[in-house]
Amino acid sequence: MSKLNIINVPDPLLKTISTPVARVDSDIRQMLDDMLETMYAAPGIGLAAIQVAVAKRMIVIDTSAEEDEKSPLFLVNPEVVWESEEHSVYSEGCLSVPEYYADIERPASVRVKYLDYNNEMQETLVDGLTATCVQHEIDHLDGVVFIDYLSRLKRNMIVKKVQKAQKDSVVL
Ligand code: GNR
Ligand code: NI
Repeated sequence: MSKLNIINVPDPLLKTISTPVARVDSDIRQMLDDMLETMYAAPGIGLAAIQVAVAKRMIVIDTSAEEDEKSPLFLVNPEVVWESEEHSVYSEGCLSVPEYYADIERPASVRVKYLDYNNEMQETLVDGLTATCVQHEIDHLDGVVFIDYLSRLKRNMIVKKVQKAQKDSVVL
């Protein structure tokens, strides 16, 4: 296992539309393991491959509480096949937009179809924070970051601050 480097806005890679995975083989499983390690170390509750500069449609999620047992989810080629009419609002953050949060409204629950760690097709209904996280990660696979839902003024301000923080953190 190895921890990977997470890229930040405004890296143009984050605007990439990721490519479907043909088959979950041992190379893909290795990548999923590395992504999970990277996500736990960050720490975060989700990670899309494009955040570690790999343009493949795969995400990892673990929204279990800190005190509970870990419960990782591996979703390859995830697709929302149903969404609830009911919406909910969460204060979202993103490992590629460190230290910024914004209220984002999304369907409260979604049914997702995906290939699992063993290359088996699965369908599952998620709600609560997991539903928000799954949609946030699928957005990444389509080149969308949560700040894209904010006004251009707000987004530009956030991107500038993230850029500055990144530059200041480089030790000369
Ligand atoms: O760690 C994360 N927390 C989070 C909180 C609310 C809504 C979405 C998320 S996902 C984020 C990790 C991340 O950037 N995934 O792409
Ligand atoms: Ni994110």
